[in-house]
Amino acid sequence: MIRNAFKMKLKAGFELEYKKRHDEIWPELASLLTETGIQDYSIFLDEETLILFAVQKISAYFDMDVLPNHPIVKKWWAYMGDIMETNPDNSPVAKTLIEVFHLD
Ligand code: RM4
Repeated sequence: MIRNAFKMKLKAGFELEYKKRHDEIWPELASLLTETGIQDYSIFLDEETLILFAVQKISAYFDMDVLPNHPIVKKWWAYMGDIMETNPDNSPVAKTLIEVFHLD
């Protein structure tokens, strides 16, 4: 397992909506994430900056190309695109973060 962290950005005024949509995450999306090797996935919101901090464990066999090309993920990104900063293909603007400390 590899720890992976990245940040995304929420649009102002959508804090509750973002939480609600994830409370009601599509079961098929949750299953897909698990099946492709993502575990222990959390997203935290910094209310001051609207930065979304995501941290997850990914399997050593995780294939980075599967999720962005999967129809369920593309549909989710299109659904989420109105409340997040996105790229032209609807994917959230995501920046990888560097781990500088870890304690098990
Ligand atoms: C986020 C964003 C991420 C996705 C999670 C489940 O809002 O769309 O890409 O992994 O939802």
